[in-house]
Amino acid sequence: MSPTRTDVTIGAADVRPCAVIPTYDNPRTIAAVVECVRRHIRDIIVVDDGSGERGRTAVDQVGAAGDALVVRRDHNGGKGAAVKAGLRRAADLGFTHALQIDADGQHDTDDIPVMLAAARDRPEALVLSSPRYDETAPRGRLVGRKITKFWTDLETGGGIIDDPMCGFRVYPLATATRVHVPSDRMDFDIEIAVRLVWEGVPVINLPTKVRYVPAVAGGISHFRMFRDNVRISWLHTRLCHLAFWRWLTGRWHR
Ligand SMILES: Nc1nc2c(ncn2[C@@H]2O[C@H](COP(=O)(O)OP(=O)(O)OP(=O)(O)O)[C@@H](O)[C@H]2O)c(=O)[nH]1
Ligand SMILES: [Mg+2]
Repeated sequence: MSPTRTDVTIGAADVRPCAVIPTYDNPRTIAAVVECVRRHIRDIIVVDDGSGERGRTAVDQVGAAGDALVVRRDHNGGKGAAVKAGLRRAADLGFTHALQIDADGQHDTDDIPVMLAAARDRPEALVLSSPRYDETAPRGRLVGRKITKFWTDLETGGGIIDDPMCGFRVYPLATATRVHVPSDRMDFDIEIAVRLVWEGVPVINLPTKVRYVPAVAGGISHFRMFRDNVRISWLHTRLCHLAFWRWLTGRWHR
């Protein structure tokens, strides 16, 4: 796969976007997500993060149909590890930007053209989604997001990142593949956003509707309330200390 023209007119000649979709056991939603993304972006990299048999078979079908390039990870390593693998592959293939979207069908792919247009206007920026939830969103997840937003505001100085957790964003690959992000699991989305801000990358926040697909329709969340919240708390402990150190040494934001 090499960069091809997308269905969206990308004005700037040097903006060549692809999509990166990390998936871990999304057998009933992955094909539909790929199909919807393909209406806007032709080049798609699906990173299968060690899915079980049903998830793997669904990803194989997408790959066999030629709808996406499949990157296979033999063992589950976490969303962050999967996205990092996808971003590296995208950069190696010559793409300049990667639209990352989750495979669980929660995101509104109709917003992709607006996100790509924002990346075209400011190729150096990180484009983040700012979710507008409906009644399907679990209360615990909404509260968790408010807490993590409080901490990311503290770590970045505030008013820069609307939502640090949403898995629907456009990465500028040159900086996203260069920045050091140790987190490999659900903490990754937060850490890479904060570290890119520290690198001086501007952030564009765009509103988007998020709908939790019901389990009967194949919606599945792997977010584990206790385990992932402990990870995220440890991440904020690290980032707050680092932010303080950077501030003390005059290197908070580049
Ligand atoms: N949780 C999890 N997701 C993974 C992993 N590897 C890849 N993913 C993918 O990362 C995306 C986000 O996972 P979700 O479980 O929906 O996490 P989330 O969106 O933060 O949580 P919810 O708001 O509850 O949906 C999905 O496309 C997953 O398939 C993994 O090891 N764990
Ligand atoms: Mg999700």
